Formats: sequence, structure tokens, C-alpha cells
Amino acid sequence: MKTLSPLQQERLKYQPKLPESLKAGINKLVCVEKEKTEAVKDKEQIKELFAKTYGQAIVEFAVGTEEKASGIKNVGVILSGGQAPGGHNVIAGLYDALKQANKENKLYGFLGGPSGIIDGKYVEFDDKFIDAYRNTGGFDIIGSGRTKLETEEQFKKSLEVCKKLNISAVVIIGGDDSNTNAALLAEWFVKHDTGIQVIGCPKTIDGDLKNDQIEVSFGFDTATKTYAELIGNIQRDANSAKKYWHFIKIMGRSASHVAVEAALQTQPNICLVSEEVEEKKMSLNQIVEDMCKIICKRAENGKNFGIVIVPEGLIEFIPEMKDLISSLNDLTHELESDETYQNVRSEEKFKIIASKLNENNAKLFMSLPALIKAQLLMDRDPHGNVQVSRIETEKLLIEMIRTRLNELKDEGVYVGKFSDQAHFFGYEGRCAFPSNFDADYCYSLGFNAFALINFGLTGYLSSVKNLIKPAKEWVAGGVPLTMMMNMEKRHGEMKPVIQKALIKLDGKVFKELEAMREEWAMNDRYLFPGAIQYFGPSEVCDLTTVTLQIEHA
Ligand code: FBP
Repeated sequence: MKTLSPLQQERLKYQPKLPESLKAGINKLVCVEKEKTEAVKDKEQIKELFAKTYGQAIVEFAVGTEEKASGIKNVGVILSGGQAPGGHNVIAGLYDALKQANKENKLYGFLGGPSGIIDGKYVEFDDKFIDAYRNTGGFDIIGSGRTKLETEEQFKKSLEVCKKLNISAVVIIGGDDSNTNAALLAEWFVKHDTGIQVIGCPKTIDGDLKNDQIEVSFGFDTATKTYAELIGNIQRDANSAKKYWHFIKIMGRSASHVAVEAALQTQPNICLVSEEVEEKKMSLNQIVEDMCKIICKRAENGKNFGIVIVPEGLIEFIPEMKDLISSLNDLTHELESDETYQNVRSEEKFKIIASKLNENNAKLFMSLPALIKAQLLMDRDPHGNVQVSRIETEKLLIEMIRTRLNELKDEGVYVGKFSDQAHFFGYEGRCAFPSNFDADYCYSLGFNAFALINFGLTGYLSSVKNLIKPAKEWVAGGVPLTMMMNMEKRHGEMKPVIQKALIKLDGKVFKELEAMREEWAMNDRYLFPGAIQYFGPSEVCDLTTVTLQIEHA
């Protein structure tokens, strides 16, 4: 019996590329201080909450003239939140840098996400352990979790565990919520004079952890290429059989970056953009009406098929739904310990909820199909987010479109036949073998995280910039986490969190999509990107995303 597939065996041998500075060696680096920073919003509150770590300077690494010796440093690493391709390479890069700095250094991996550091569940890495995971997808090396690190008790327990293992730095690999954890932990460790540093790494397939300093979060490249391959395949199928409208919901939680990138790579007939829906204050009915117009027009041309991309978070961006969800967030939190509510059947629950909502929200809530009502009431994640991956927005749209098309048929406006297929692409892309870009980027981020640690920094996010250039020209450094923070309502309370980057409607990426939409809607301009290529010419193997190219060209 085989234990590794041929691709697995070959990928283990791949040597990720590093920026020139990091390649020179961890002990040869010099740390250059750039400009001091301020929080992106709510400056005074963030400054007060992060009195010790607020306002630090952006840093960049350059190659020095002499090689210095590094002291001994043990480091603990945590994988946090949803899986993203390349996480294993962040750990491999961190491990290699740490061992290069001093062979006596140890790297511990906390098991199952942030709860690992609280409960003292860990493994110690060695060469053999790390080598088995190089360039592989998934987070199974140590597992992941979504525990929110925020209480005094959790911080104290984490400190005890770090002291026991003589750990002087913790690396948290995560998205906006997980790096909010990193910022809180960094502040607490400084405030309590522990000498323990905390460094974050920008992970999330969602692509919403980005700003002027962070060009992209890792995993976005591989996940979007995986979804684009699948969409391309479905487009071929649709164009061959010419009998189905495919509604494809694409993961990415709130922001529509993943859906838009997948659309730019494949050119479907329709790509909804949540941020546009919000900005134009579109109702659910309006969205349906607009889509029906395209479906009717295509039917007139004899085309009873098409491809619709639906961003995962759409439902939360439809103003009327947003208001409803916000009320439901507070209500579900309030009813968490209400035994009567918890023990009644769904239909009763819906009535109780409706009785506590204002008139408009109650009407909207009760008008939704039972399936969607139930999905809207499901548990929030530990950070207070609605679990949009479990709300079948694509089915809600299909249902409403079918009803509307029947009406239009009766009016003689619709002359076609509507047969639908619903898909959800999310988990398919989160653990794929990292593309060469993600393999290189992640390895660099991990290696760079240790460089930040070696210079005694804390409360920083590992940053590697200039990403549309070849890897040797990438710029490695660090960005203070407090710079990305603002205050937002979570579980009914205002909390400091890293601000999510949404699609900007005046940005170059959206403009590009907007300019092509009409053409894509009527004249099938499908692109078929095919599978990610790991071996072969650089033009296909080292391609960055369209988003990155447009934003940084
Ligand atoms: P992160 O912010 O943790 O990276 O989340 C990524 C993500 O894949 C989202 O796109 C999705 O909505 C969510 O995780 C699904 O969560 P879960 O894995 O708990 O089902």
C-alpha cells in the first residue's frame, strides 16, 4: 500500500524561494525602523487599551555587513481559525530560521489552536517531523481552533505554560480575529513584564486581512485558483449541455475578494458583489429582479443556462438582512441561557424570535423559507460571527428567482426554461497543496517571523511585500498590529478588533469587473484556468492572483 501520492512525494522536495534579505541568513540581518504608526480608526480608545504596544514603527530587514551570534530562544506556534493552504510552510520557515539562528533553539507547536497554549497541549518539532509536512496543505501538523484569547485567566494560564517550556516568543498564525488575539496577548505579556513576545502571521483564504502594508493574506492565492479551476470546469459543462443555471456560492465570509478573484479568473455570466449590494442599498427583491432580467434576456437568445457566483457573505450585506442579522445576533446571545427557548421546536423558536423583533424585521424574518430562518439562528462562532458558510444563500436566491420567473412567464416576459444546480465551494480550497506562490510566501512569512523575534519585537505582524515581483525582490519586515485596529460590536459589546478589508467600489479591482460585466452576462466569455501547476514554466507556476496584479501593477 502506498503512503504518499506521487505529487506528495515530489512536493516534499520543493525548496521555497526567499527574499534576498532573508536568504542572506538570519544572523546577518539588520532591522531598519520606518515610520511610527497610528490605529486605523478609534485612535484614542485603541491607544488606551494597548498602552504598552501602541504606535510602534513599521520595520524592514536589510542585509548587514557582519554575522552576529544569536542567543537561545524557544518559540511556541499556534495555527488559528480556518485552514489556509501554506500554514505548514509558515511553521517550516519559522523552524528553519530558528535553527539557523541557534541550533539549541526549540520550536513547540500548540495543539488544536489557541486552546493549546491555555491547556498546555503541545508537541516539540524536530527535523523529521517538519520535513514530512513541507509544502503540504492543511493544518493537520498541529490542528487549529477558534478559541478567543481574551480573559485574564486565559492569559495567566498561557504564561504558566510558556514559563514551563522556557518559551520567550509565541507566533500566532491567523486571520483578523486571531491576530486580534495576538495583539491582546502581546499587550498583556508586556504589561505584566513577562518578557514574552508575540508575533502574528497574516493567514486567511478570505483575503480580507490586507492594508497598505499587508498586500495579501496567505492561502488566498491557492484557494481562489482551486475555486477558479472548479468554476471553469462547470462553465465547460454548462456550455456543453446548455441546460442548467449553476449558482455557485464561494467562501470568503464577509468580503467578496474570493468571489471577485475567482470571477476575474473565469469570467462567469453573473458575479454578485456584497459590498456593491450594501453600497447601493439593494433589497433581496432587487437583486433577484436584476438577475431575472439577465436570465430572461439570455432565454430570448435561446440560452437557458449560465453561471452565477454568489459571495458567501452576501446575506449580511443586504441592508434589510444586515439589520435583521444584527438584531438576531443580540437576541440569540440573550436567549442562550433561556431554557424555554432552547427546548422548543424550530417553528416555536421562530415565533418567539419574531415576537421580539421590530415590525419590519419580524415580517422579513417570517417571510424567509424555514431552512434559511433556522440557518440564521445557528450558533455564532466564538468571535460572535454568523456562520455564513452554513447559510444557503444560493438556494434562497434560486427559490426566489424560480418564483419570480413563474410570474414573468405568466406575464409573457419570460420565454425560457429554468433548471438550476446549487454549489458551494469552500472547504474544497482551504487545504489544497499550496501553489508555488503560497509555498514561497508562507515559508518567507515564517522565516521572517523569527527575524522579528530575534530583534526583540512584539505585537507585530510578519510582513512580506512587493509580491508581484520575483521572490528575491520581496521586502521582508513587520507591521505593528495596533495599526490595523478599530472598535467594533461583538457579542453585543464594543471590542478592539483588526479592521476587515472589504472590496472598494472605487478601487481598480472592482472597476475591472464592472467594466466587463455586461459582456460576460450575454456573450459567454468563459475562461478555463485549469488545475494549479506546480512544475513547469514560471509563467504558469508562479502566477500571482489577478487581484494582486491589478492592485500592485
Ligand atoms: P478565517 O477567518 O479563520 O481564515 O476563516 C476562513 C473561513 O474559511 C471563512 O471563509 C468561512 O466563512 C469560515 O472559515 C468557515 O468556518 P468553519 O471552518 O468554522 O466552518
